[in-house]
Formats: sequence, C-alpha cells, structure tokens
Amino acid sequence: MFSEKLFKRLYHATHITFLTGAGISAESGVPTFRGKDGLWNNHDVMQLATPLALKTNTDVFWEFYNWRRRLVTDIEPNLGHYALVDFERLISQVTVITQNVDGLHQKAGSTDVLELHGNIMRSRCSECGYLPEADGKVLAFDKIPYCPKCNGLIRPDVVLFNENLNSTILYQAQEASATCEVFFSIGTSSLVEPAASLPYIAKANGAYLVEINVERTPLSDNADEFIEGKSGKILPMITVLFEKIREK
Ligand code: BV8
Ligand code: ZN
Repeated sequence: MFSEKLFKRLYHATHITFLTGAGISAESGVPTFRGKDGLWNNHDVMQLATPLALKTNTDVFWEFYNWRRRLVTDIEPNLGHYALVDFERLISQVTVITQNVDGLHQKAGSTDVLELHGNIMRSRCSECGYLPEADGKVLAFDKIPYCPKCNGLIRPDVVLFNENLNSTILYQAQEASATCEVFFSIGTSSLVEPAASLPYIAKANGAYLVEINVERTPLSDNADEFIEGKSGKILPMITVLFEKIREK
C-alpha cells in the first residue's frame, strides 16, 4: 500500500506540506464540487461561485452560500483532518494549504493553515470592505445581507472563480511548496488554478510528491506515489505506521 521510500523521506523530513481539496471534507458530509452532488438544485456550481452571479443572480447566489453555511456550521472534522494535526507531533514543520472554505483544518487543530480560497463563514462588504463577523455581528442565514455602514452588498469572504487570490497567501503557499521535502496532494481534482500548480512547484524543487484520492486525476501520472483510497482511512494509517518506524 505504501512505499518504503515514502517513510524514508518522511523520516528525514523537517518540513512537509499538504494541499487539500473538497475530498478531505467529503467524509465529514461536505459535498464535493465535481462529484455526483457537484450540481446544486440543478444549478452548476461553477456558474454560481462567480462575481457575475453575485451581482446578477444575488438571491440564488446567497441561497447557495447560505445553504453551504448552514451545512458547514454543523459538521465536524474527520480522521483525515486529525491525521494532519498528528503530523505536527511527528515532523517539525507542517504546512496545510487548503482550497476548502469550511474551516475544518483549524477546527481539527492544525496550526499552520493557508486558506487559498478564503473562508465561507467570514463575510465582507463588496463596497467598503466592512467585516461583519470581525465586528461581532452574526449574519442570519435566510436573507441577503447589506452593509450597516454603506448599505453595500455583503458577500462571503471567499475567492470566486475569475477572482484573484490573496497575493500574500498565494506567495506563502508557493514558498511552502518549494521548500518542503514531502508534498501530499489530498482529495482534489487538481483542476483549479493556481492551486493545481503547487504540486509541480514542490516536485521541481526536489520534494517527494504523494497523491491520495479515490480516483486518478491529471496530477497522478506526475506523482511519485499515487495512493488510492479515502483520505479519512489512508492518512491515519500513514501516521500510525510512521510513528512505529520512528520509535524503532
Ligand atoms: C484566478 C471558493 C486569476 C468558492 C473556489 C482555463 C484553464 C485553466 C484555468 C482557468 C481557465 N479559465 C479560468 C481559469 C482560472 C480558474 C480555474 O482554475 N478554472 C478551472 C476550473 C478551469 N481559476 C480561478 O478563477 C482562480 N482565480 O485564476 O485568478 C484570474 C483573474 C481574472 C480572470 C481570470 C483569472 C480562482 C479559483 C478559486 C475559485 N474558488 N472556491 C467556494 O468554495 O464557494 S474553487 C472550488 O474548487 C473550491 O474551493 C474547491 O475546493 C476547488 C477545487 O475543487 P476540489 O477541491 O478539487 O474539489 P472537487 O470536487 O473538484 O474534487 C474533489 C476530489 O476529491 C475529487 O478528485 C474526488 O475524487 C476526491 N475525493 C472525494 N472523496 C474523497 C476524495 N479523495 C480522498 N478521499 C475522499 N473521501
Ligand atoms: Zn460597506
């Protein structure tokens, strides 16, 4: 199931980096983007998670995001998230780069998380940048929120398609990819840029590249190791085995 090389590289590693996608949260009950439930109320998510939909289809846009906010409020991290926390005991530096906006890595206890695409539970005013949650406000999940300061349309603090990512977070993610000794790509269809380029940066800088997914992706042929299976099962197996090897 796992190669000796993986554990050898982990044994000598001082810094490992994880890139996670919707697949790591699937076992927590969060629908993935492109899986069978990738369509939402027969809307194409890819058309909905856009600035155009926010402007021109505001009520459906907010219906979609409020539905996801309700979903994310009740869910818990799974064994895959907790395994990444365990790695923090075993390797001196662990960076988690996530495309997910559900906050589950922080909820599980990971301490170095880069949220490439933002966080769905945070909001901001599209006009003046006012941050309701930071101001102690709790938005109701059943209506379209407007800014108390300028009456502008409030939006979830996520990166929509065709929007730029936060350049500092992206730079930190590229750095963590370029400087780690082992890079895990977990539960992502490896389609969305610029996240999908991070594993190639890691590999080009000499990292051992591992992919964990229930099916192959465009990254799989370039990975040093493709491990087929659910991340909630595979990741704890790796940490338990690695801990045994370290104790020898
Ligand atoms: C940008 C926040 C510059 C919102 C998201 C043509 C070619 C290439 C690129 C482009 C192109 N045209 C446009 C682009 C750029 C575009 C892009 O990449 N498009 C692709 C899709 C064609 N990227 C952007 O727009 C980015 N910005 O480039 O800015 C720019 C500026 C102006 C104009 C142009 C460019 C912004 C991207 C960020 C978009 N926001 N999310 C929200 O979440 O509501 S991305 C969204 O997709 C989610 O964050 C999600 O995480 C992400 C990626 O999807 P995955 O995480 O991979 O999830 P998916 O469902 O696809 O796959 C799940 C995987 O898990 C599967 O492989 C499955 O097998 C596996 N799995 C399932 N269960 C398990 C499992 N694995 C393990 N265990 C399990 N149990
Ligand atoms: Zn405002």
